[in-house]
Parts: sequence; C-alpha cells; structure tokens
Amino acid sequence: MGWKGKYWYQNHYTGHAGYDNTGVAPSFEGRSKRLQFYNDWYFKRLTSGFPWNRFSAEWTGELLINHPGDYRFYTASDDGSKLTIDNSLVVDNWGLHGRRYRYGTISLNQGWHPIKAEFFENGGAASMRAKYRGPDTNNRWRYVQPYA
Ligand SMILES: [Ca+2]
Repeated sequence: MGWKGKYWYQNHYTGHAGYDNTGVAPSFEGRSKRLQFYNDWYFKRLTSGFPWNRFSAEWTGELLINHPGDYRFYTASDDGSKLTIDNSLVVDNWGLHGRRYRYGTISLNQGWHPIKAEFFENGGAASMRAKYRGPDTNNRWRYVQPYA
C-alpha cells in the first residue's frame, strides 16, 4: 500500500508555473504510505541530502473504491499541488503560496482508479498532504492510501 514517489531536486527558483520535469530523471524515488508531509522535516527525512527548497515531486498509485459515489478530495500544500484521478484534474492547488487548502469532488465507480499527485516547493516552508472522504471513509477525512 502507498504511493510511488518521484522527486526532482531543482537548481533554480521558479514562479507560479512550477518546474517542468518532462524527460528528466528523478533525483530520488521512494514509496510513502500517505502524503503526510507537515513541514520541511517530513521531506528531509525521506533520504539524506534531500533539499530544503527548490524541489518537485510526483506520486502515483491505484485507488481502490469499494462503495461508489461522490468523493471529496483536498490537498493542503506549500507551495503548489494538483491531484488527478482517472486523468481528470480534481484538485487544482497550483502556484506559489503558503499552506493552502483546495478541494474538488468526483464521482467514482467501484474498482481501481489511477491517481496522481504533483507538487513543487520553491522556497521557505514546504508541506503537502492529501485527504479524501466519501462512502468508503464513512464520510470522514482520511489520508488517501492507494496501492503502487
Ligand atoms: Ca514554500
């Protein structure tokens, strides 16, 4: 269970557009059970040498839905993040900002759904969390825990 994570260490600061990782090999790869990065230290402890600033990440997995229905998702991130499910953008929290919550709702059928989270950190504090609620969680907020 968990997310398959890819991380890119960047060598320059960026603007609202974030970083483009197209065709660039990740600097580090590792799995995380949850996207539960409350602050810089949660990223730093992924591996030695992980940067304080100027990095980006992409996490992927397959989310199993047992009870179909409307599911609400959020990311809380500093700086930008996005959450994509079944190739649909569900949460758009992109851009440069301090910790900010953005929400989105999607109707999901029973079965497996590809899920992807993207993130970038420019400077200052860094954080990233992703939760959801719906029929499978008794409508309580839970960390998204896909399989990867
Ligand atoms: Ca920041």
